[in-house]
Amino acid sequence: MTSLEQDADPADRHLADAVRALAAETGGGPDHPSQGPGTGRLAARPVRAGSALTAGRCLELFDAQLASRALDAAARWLRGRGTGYYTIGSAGHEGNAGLAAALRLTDPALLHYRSAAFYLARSDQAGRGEEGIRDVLLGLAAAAAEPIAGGRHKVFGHRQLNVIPQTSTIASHLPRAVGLALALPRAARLGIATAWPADSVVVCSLGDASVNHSTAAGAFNTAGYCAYQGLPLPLLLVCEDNGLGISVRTPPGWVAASLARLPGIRYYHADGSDLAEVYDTASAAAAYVRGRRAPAVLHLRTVRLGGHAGSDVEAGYRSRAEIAADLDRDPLIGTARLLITAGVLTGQQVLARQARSREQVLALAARIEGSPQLTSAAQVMAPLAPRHPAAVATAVADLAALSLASTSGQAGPATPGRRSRQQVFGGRLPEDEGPLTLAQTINRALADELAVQPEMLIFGEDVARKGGVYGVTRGLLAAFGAGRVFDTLLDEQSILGLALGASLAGLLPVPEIQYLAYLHNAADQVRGEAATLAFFSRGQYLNPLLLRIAGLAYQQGFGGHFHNDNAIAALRDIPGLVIACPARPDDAAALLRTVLASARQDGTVCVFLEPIALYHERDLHEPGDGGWLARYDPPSRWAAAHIPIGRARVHGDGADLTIVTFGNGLRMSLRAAGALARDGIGCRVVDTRWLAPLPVEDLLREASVTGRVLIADETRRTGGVSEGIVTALADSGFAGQVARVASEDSFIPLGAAAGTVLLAETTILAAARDLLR
Ligand SMILES: Cc1ncc(C[n+]2csc(CCOP(=O)(O)OP(=O)(O)O)c2C)c(N)n1
Repeated sequence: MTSLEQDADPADRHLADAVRALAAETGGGPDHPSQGPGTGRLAARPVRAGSALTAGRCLELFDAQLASRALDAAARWLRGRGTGYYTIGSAGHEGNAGLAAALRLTDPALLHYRSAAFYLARSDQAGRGEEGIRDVLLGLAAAAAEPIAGGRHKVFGHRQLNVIPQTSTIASHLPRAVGLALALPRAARLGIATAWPADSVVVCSLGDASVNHSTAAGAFNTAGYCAYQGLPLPLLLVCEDNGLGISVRTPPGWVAASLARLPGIRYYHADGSDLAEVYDTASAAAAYVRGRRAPAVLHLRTVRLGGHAGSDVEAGYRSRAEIAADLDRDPLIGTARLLITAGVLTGQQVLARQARSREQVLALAARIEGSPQLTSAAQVMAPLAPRHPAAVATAVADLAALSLASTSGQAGPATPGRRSRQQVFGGRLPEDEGPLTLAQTINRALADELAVQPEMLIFGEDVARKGGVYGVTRGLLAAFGAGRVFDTLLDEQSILGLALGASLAGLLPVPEIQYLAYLHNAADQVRGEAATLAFFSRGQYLNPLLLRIAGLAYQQGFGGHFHNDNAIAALRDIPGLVIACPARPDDAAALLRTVLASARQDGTVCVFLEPIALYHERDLHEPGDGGWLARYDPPSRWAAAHIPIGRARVHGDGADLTIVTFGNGLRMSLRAAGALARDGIGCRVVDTRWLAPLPVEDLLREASVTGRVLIADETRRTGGVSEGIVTALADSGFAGQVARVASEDSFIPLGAAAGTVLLAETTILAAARDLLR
């Protein structure tokens, strides 16, 4: 198999020819004797005058490059036998071994999918021998034993190597990289321990076509925006520019033109085929980033040898001349030239080394071939949503104890960064304020959490100085300072990316999306990044966070589609995501404590969907009745008031009808239930409180009491929450009557016309009467 593979690969033939020609040029045939590698003084000398890359290091990196190339062959071999599932290779990009060498093992890396040589070089740095090769092979074979994703995807990742696995969505990892680079110095300043040294450089690579993606453009902009203001941001972005995005050419010069003059970001350029140049330039860039704690971009001119992936025939869209020109710039030839010219290896030794590497890799491939894969849904899903409800309840109780101690003033804050409640609330504790609105309650609960969790951050558009569009974060900046409560630039992808990086760094981010409608242009950061990290790393990397989103409809006076969005289907189908929807102030604080504790304990990605129209609501049945206000629980009650994930609340105990609802629907349903009660009809109104996971057990119990269920759903009829509730009841074997009323499948218009498409209280009432008829 070895020789067959070798014969089949044009890059290999070209390499052999080039090496022979090189050897002849340098005065000896391919078998010209040399001093041999690693021999004392030669190994310590620069491989080329003026370079800091020593001959010995160059040889080690050459081995990583050769093994990377052999891994591409192994991928094709496994694929051909039906035992491998991934053939996007690294051929032509092996210069990134020099990048790895220029960085520290402890520098967190978020890598492009052509980074096998980087990965192997870093694995060598960790002294892992051929383990790195084995990792990649196991990934190709979707083997359960693969060390990061465990057979869930072929990614480059390893906890010990500080390589954080990335999905295949190009550029989607950049916002997180920016976030991580911003978070590491911030965590150090806040005295929060992270998994990485405070002087780390975050390295993040991407392809040239990916530079054009709006996610990348946003991340470059955010990095520059932070650096422009002098915020420390040790980020090295690396564009591996092979001139192609699958079949589409990147216009010559475009990458340099677009990256060379980014405000706040220093530009470096190197020929990716010249390992010494890559090493020297990457070393300079890393030194700049580390020393100045400022971002830089390293533009590596590379080539892509072969098609985009195994199935892609590049001859269909590239000329022979183009392909041949790229073969001449093979980085393996470049490194062979360095080594032969420096007298480290002969031509024959180069070829022998290549053959040995290929034999080693293919022999390993044969050994791992057929390794067991994941065989059950339970195995696949194990990292998705590990839940430890008892530990979450304990965490809430522990926090309550801390807060209680800080309230009484008897025990001072136990940890630096903790604040006394008296100080935070200016002497007037929220439990002494009298009845509060939903917005006030969330505000006080956020303050209480910030006071005892020094690692918690709050950020988003307008959250700090203004205190949020609706005042929910008012006063938090003054109480906790700009290190922990800050305004961001206006880019939802970046806000979420900051959260992803911060949580990876060990902070507990609570980002805000100003309106639900604006989640949608950034949803991939939740769906493709936040929610998948644990999945693609078997829980070895987590990004616990709480995303607060102001949303849903019924805003008076300030409406229209974008401020009145009731579409949450895009969140509800994300595996593992927890969505809480606080409707009443007397639930909101406990719900908030639960999601934050779950994020901390289990690494859960949580969403807090806050109904804007209820933020400042005070009344329930009659103007002035204060039925939508509630007193704030003191810490002594928090443990008893704990709300586990997926537990509903039942209002009333009527035996005629069960109304299932949430959010604004709760207030409308309670009012409808009041009207029905006046007619002698007894209702129980179930507030699901959780939109994911749904409180199925509670739903079924409450449905069974009356045998009649009306679902009052303010989201759309299609894809809305009620679809899930009906299905949950049917799946659970509920045999009674079920009806639902929901909002129309429409966008929401401005002004009074909004009422024509939104679920109305009168509709709930009429449907209830119909059901009881
Ligand atoms: C957001 C997104 N759109 C499309 C794709 C499909 N796709 C995978 S790789 C690729 C080309 C990327 O080219 P480039 O960034 O230059 O990297 P290269 O493969 O050349 O190294 C495309 C379009 C994707 N993975 N993600």
